[in-house]
Amino acid sequence: MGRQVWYITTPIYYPDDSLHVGHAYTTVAADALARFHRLLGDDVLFVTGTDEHGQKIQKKADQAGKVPLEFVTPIVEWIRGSLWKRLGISYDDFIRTTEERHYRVVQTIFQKLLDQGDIYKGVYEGWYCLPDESYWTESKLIDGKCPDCGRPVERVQQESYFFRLGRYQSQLHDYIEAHPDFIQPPSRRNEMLNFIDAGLEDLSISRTGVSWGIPVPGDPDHVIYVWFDALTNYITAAGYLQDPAKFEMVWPANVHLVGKEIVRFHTVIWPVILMALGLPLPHRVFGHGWLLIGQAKMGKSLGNAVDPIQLLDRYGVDPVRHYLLREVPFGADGSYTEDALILRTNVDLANDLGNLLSRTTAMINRFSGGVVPAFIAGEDDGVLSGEVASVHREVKVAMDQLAISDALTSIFRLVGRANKYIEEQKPWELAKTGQTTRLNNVLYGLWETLRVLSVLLTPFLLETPGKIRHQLGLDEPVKNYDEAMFGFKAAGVAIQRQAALFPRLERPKREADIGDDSKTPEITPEDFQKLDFRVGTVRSCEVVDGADRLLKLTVFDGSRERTIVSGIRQHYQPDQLVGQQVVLVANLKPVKLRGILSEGMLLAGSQGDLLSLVAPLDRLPEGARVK
Ligand code: ME8
Repeated sequence: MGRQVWYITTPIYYPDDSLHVGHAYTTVAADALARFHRLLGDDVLFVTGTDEHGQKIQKKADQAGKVPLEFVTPIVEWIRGSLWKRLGISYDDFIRTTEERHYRVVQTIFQKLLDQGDIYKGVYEGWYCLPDESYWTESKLIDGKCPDCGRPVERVQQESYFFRLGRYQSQLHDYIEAHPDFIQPPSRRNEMLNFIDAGLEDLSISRTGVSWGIPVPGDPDHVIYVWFDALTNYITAAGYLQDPAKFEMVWPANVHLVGKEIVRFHTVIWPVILMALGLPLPHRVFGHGWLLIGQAKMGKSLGNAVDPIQLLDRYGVDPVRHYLLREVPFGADGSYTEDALILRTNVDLANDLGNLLSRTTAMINRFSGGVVPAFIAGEDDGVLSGEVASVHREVKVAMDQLAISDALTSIFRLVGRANKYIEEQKPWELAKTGQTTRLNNVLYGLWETLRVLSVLLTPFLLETPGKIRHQLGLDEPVKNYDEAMFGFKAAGVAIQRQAALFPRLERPKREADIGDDSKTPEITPEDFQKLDFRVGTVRSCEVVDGADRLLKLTVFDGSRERTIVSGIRQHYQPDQLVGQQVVLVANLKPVKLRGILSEGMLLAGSQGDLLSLVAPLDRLPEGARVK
């Protein structure tokens, strides 16, 4: 067998309109995974593209007075030449379903399935959802509407080709049972098993009355259903029926990354097509959660889509990528807000990482003439090298599980540890008291940690790793993940201290903050609405060194973990609070307390010496609003 390629895909997007931050979310995640695997030395194939056929596109083109190909081409060019370029998407292949290579594959496999009896011609009678291009039986409708999107359906009766999904029901069930990694996260797996066990009906896979699509071979009144066409892109791009040697190396795909709403297409229809073709199934289909605006999914049709280009213009590529990759645990839904992007950038990039670099290079200038001092291994405390070794391991494990935000959390824990190490070691005092060996080891360790960070951050951020390396006096690019370990021969390297890595971002100007008055004035219901109280769960809690009143808590608020510093230490032991539900003020302007940025406040009742945190009487989902 030839060398195996690590193959990752995104959905191919509909070029019926500009793409938004939701599309960028999937694609940046796939890009980070692809870059990580290249760093590991894997031979990577990363494919994205556009899904250009179907009624929806045809309708949009008609409205614009254009033929469909003319309508979609400028949008596709914008996606490829502008959007993905500016986000640094390192795809190896961009597939358009209107390409000749794809056309041939779709027609050939349709014919093959027809010949072997997996596809047959019949008459379809039932309900049709135009926006989703899907057929529904009476029993699947919810309140007479499309069960997927809730929009009205129309009654149709027409000739159609059908795919015998039902034939493969038990084979598919058994496959999913036997391959726990196939559908991820696990909650989606159970959902799909229930769907399959409820019975798979034969699927209509052709449309009449639509001209914009790939015709059924020998029966051009029918065009092939857009999802059959679209899913097949994954094997077209792998070289199926065109380049057998390539296909052998590339297929099956390692990961199909998709949004949760299209997991069903990828874990029911797609595997059955592959089974019918006698091809192996992809190793993993990962259905990630949605970016929400308020409670609603960000989407083209809802008019709440955020333009990624505007964000890139305003904040630059690394803050946008960092926010998308770090903010929401990959798999869960999460709210998108620009404020959160600003906060993420300021806390992680400007404060923690930027300060570490700035302090380290300043100290190397001041105490070591601008060159990295020699390291005396026997004298080292091993603190930073130990932390680096753990983070190197953790990031690999997290990325194997596609837990991208966890990988970044580990990386930024290393940043935090190194900053704390400066406070503990006080290099300025070591210099004053002439403890040169110790001082040199500390400076060397900090420089090494920053070098390691430049390696670890390479899959996630585009410009920052190079900027860090430049300031460290290293100009050659990162080549391999194992460079993220202590052991570089750094002595004598001259650093190049420069301006701050990230300027602090200012929040857009807001109305005056609530609560400026010293008395408690009457407020209106509108004023009250401005307060965002949410239920959260305490994930961890620790004392704040040197502050006898403060506890530092990590609270999960339904979309992310926040750090909250609270003056309740005299009332609660840290262990007591872990796992407890609390109510937090979620839209309070963050403040720094003892050098820790506190992102919210916990509600507590108090009188005299008594204090009690406020919690819901019954457990509620995190993020539940309190009003
Ligand atoms: O479904 N949050 O294309 P599409 C997170 N052509 N991800 C989001 C999102 C959000 N609010 N909105 C969109 C199609 N996405 C088909 C796919 S594949 C063979 C055919 C992302 O343009 C997410 O990955 O509607 C979602 O699955 C995809 O965009 C849908 O893109």
